[in-house]
Amino acid sequence: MLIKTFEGADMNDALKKVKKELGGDAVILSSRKSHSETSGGGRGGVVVTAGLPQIDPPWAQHLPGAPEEAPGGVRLSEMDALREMVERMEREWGAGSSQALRELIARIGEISDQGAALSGPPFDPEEEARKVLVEAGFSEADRFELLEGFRLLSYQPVEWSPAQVRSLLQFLVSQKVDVTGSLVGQGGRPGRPKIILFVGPTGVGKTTTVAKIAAGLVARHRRRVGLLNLDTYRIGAVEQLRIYGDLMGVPVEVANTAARLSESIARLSENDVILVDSAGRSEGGGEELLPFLSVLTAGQEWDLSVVLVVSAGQKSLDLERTATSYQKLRPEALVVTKIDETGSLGSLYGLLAHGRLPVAYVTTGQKVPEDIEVAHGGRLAEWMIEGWSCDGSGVRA
Ligand SMILES: Nc1nc2c(ncn2[C@@H]2O[C@H](COP(=O)(O)OP(=O)(O)OP(=O)(O)O)[C@@H](O)[C@H]2O)c(=O)[nH]1
Ligand SMILES: [Mg+2]
Repeated sequence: MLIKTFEGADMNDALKKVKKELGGDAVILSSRKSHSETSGGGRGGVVVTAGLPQIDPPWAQHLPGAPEEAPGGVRLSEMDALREMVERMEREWGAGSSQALRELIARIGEISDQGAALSGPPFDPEEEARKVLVEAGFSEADRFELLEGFRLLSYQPVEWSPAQVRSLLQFLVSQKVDVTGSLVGQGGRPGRPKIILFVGPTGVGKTTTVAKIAAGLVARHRRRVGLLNLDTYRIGAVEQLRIYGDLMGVPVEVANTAARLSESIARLSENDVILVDSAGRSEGGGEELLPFLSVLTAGQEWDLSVVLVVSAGQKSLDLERTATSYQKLRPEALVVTKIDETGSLGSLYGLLAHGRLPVAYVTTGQKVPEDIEVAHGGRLAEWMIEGWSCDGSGVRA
């Protein structure tokens, strides 16, 4: 603030001078009767002190050191200068002559305090991390675990930004997520086909996932694929896989019983890969598949993998329950479907970090064959913290 005093023959004269020199934005800080000759003191001359906000007085620039910014944006050096001026005015012109200026200083102090209140407490990275994890749907136990790691790594006397907090959380999550890479890119050959059995709760997207992987194998990897359906439970389920098979021009077999399974596989054995779809049941956790599994594991000539399909929309406790109940089928890997359907993927963390099953594929929509990609730990961690976004840069299955 630029502050100047003006003397005039009377109030009007002094105000004209203020306006002429400082313009219309000038603020009158104080006025008093003049004792000097020049202003015509004897005839009731006045002295007006006026200020122009937002202009630094020339002397402020010569104060030692760079001016510090107070929370409300008022320069501390300027405040000091104002106080000094009040004291000088009172010394020269008597106590009370600078009442308006004193009030102004008090007001500036208030504004500074309000500014400090508005800008809130200093940024706390751990608090920010906690907020991010809650919003992303991480369970309380998972938050506790991750915040412990966060605390260890974030203990540095540096300023943290919200973006850095999120990056560190992504890093911590990615350290716990294990992936397999493509299950079908290389394995399997005619005579010793790679067999992948897809199991999991009803409606999670098993049949759709089988179709997506089959389409990728046929169209992009130029591999020979056979489809097999163990889905004898739901009417229409066999039809669903047949339609996909016909569209892709790949053979589809149906095995209603474990006894028929060997024959079905024999008919498909000239393929590189056999993808086996199964029926989801609301209860039992895959119990009904055990007889089929014993046939599949008995065949030494087959290279078998069991994959558990889960939906990202399930709550963390339900995901862990599903994994526990399907343990009897000894799955080797996970497919996580419907990533696109939930805004809080943090619920996956418990299963991915502690379920001891690596993730093979993730599916991100209903479109066959495009909405599937080979799981990537870093991308999964990013989605769990930031939410899923359709950027199309993943590796297609
Ligand atoms: N949004 C979204 N929908 C999906 C995804 N995968 C599958 N779906 C949809 O989920 C529904 C069920 O898919 P299915 O493939 O029939 O599920 P399933 O596990 O075979 O079901 P059952 O055979 O009854 O156990 C269908 O409407 C699919 O289009 C996905 O990644 N995202
Ligand atoms: Mg199905």
